[in-house]
Amino acid sequence: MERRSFIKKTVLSSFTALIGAEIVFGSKIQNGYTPLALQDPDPYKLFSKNKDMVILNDKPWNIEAQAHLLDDKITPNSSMFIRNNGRTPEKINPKDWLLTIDGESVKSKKTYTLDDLKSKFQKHTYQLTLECGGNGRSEFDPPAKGNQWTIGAVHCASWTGVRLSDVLKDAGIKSNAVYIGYHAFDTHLSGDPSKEPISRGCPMSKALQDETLLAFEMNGKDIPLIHGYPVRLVAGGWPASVSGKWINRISIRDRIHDGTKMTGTAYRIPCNPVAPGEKVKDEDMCIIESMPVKSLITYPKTGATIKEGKSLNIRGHAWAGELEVSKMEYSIDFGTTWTTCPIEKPSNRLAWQHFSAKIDFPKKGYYEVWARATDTNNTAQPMLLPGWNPKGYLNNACHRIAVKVI
Ligand SMILES: Nc1nc2c(c(=O)[nH]1)N[C@H]1C(S)=C(S)[C@@H](COP(=O)(O)O)O[C@H]1N2
Ligand SMILES: [Mo]
Repeated sequence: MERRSFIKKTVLSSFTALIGAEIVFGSKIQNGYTPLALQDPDPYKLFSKNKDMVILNDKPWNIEAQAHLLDDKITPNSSMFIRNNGRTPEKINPKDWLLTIDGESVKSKKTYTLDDLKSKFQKHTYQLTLECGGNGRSEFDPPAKGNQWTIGAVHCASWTGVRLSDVLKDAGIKSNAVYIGYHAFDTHLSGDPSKEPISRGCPMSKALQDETLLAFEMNGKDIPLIHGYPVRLVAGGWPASVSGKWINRISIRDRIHDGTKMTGTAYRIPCNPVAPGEKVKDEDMCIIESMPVKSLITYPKTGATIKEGKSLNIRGHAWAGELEVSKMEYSIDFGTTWTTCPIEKPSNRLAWQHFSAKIDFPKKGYYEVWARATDTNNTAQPMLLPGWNPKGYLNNACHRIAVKVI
């Protein structure tokens, strides 16, 4: 019979340090066994997230914010939603990290170290709104499969890095370039190394915008591992799935990128509106580009109470994909009448904008405050769920909070 081998003293002492208590029978732990306390790490601690964040899935990690957590003008890490399609890469050594630029439409395949990126190209900082294409999916009827995001899959952090356009131009873009596609270090949930969890991209026109970054800092610090350390693509105003985390390769393609989750129905909506529940052929589905106009009341929390005769101060953010928000309104009568309120200019293009209002209520009772943003094309948010689509994307219905006047 094989003899059991027990863990080494050094391993035991690291377990003890991590657990923060003496493991009384620690010397009896078999080699290779991890104590339960370390098998299932607390995601809030692991990712430095606020305790009010809501976990939708742990394999892969999908965690969303609540409206009140998004009150800051610049979203702190603690309130940023997490959307993984596969497994987070375990360790990436920034010294060994290399970015490869390749594809049919690159003049010559080139690689860059992190130092190359930081020393050869000019640094830029932008605040960028990233919203998951599936944010709001939970309201779809008939329901759509996938993470049941409510309103919390959006953030607007500050990103610092180099312009993707500067790097692509340095590598050389052929005139037949159509699209870019990213590849990253995360691995497929099945463990199959030949499969990528996600590999998306965008047309050259979006890739070459000033604000499209290869970012290496988020809110002035190294990007946290879960959000894409050490380098992430950031393309504000488009579905956040375009903003590849942990990237190691960007291909300049002579066709629309055909990586994982670019084809079929992924991140696509019917090219023409369909009835709820209708089946749509793959060829009738179109890739989502700019995200629609939307807003969020971040203060107060729904369920707020105020005393009769007092006014209520509300505030929040509004964004409109590639466009700007030109008008902000609120309603306290279920959308019958609307009052315009101030909306600030964005800190830069593709950043969300802040609104506030002071609201008076006619008498005691139950109210709802609804917020509605309008973009520079004069398109307003729909009051309730917009056009149904099979995968539950782009729900930009008006956000609403309940208020009691007592
Ligand atoms: N490599 C990689 N990049 C990725 C993803 C992923 O699973 N792997 N998820 C995408 C999706 S669908 C979204 S919504 C955003 C989420 O970014 P966050 O987790 O930093 O909030 O990252 C995008 N980039
Ligand atoms: Mo997403």
